[in-house]
Amino acid sequence: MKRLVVSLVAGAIAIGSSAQAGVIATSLYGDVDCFGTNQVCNDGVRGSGTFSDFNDFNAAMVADSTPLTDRWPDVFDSQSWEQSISNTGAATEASLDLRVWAMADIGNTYDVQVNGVSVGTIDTVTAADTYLAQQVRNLTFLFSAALVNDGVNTISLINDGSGDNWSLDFSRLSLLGASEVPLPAALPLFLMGLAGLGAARRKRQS
Ligand SMILES: [Ca+2]
Ligand SMILES: [Ca+2]
Ligand SMILES: [Ca+2]
Repeated sequence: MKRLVVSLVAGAIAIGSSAQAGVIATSLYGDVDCFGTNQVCNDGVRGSGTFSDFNDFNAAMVADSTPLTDRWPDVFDSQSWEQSISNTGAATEASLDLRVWAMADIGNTYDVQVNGVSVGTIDTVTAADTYLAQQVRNLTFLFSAALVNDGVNTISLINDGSGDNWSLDFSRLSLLGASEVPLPAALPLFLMGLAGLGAARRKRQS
């Protein structure tokens, strides 16, 4: 009986811990409101309103408090910024989410770096993506949590060309939880415990 309870508790704890797996810590740079002030973030399209002219976008660029974000054309070519996060060593994986506009649209690409280490590439947009419309891109890069400092981290986007203006809505650095006991592994343990408990009850009643 004691063993059954132990296995039941272990299963429950395992399920609990796997449910908590996910984002352990996060650091946001920018304000996730597309570009400008309180824009609606339609997928693949710049924020609300008509965007028929370069100046429309320019007019929406009310300076936000975060340097480099929501501005045009303050941001161009290679850029770096700092993001602080607490990395206690519990995470195994990290992610960097970026929402950019009008980036890599001149046949160029960017190397995405965390503390000087490359974690991915931003490819040039296709010819079908015109300069004026469909160039808002939501990008995610996954890499080892070991690359993330406990404290200040430098995020860099390194242009392999020149003359490319672009804008950044936000950059989110996240530390992702280790899934020590994935749900599929925890569930049988929990069910075994439940079944055992049921059997023990039946035994007692007979
Ligand atoms: Ca804003
Ligand atoms: Ca551009
Ligand atoms: Ca924004």
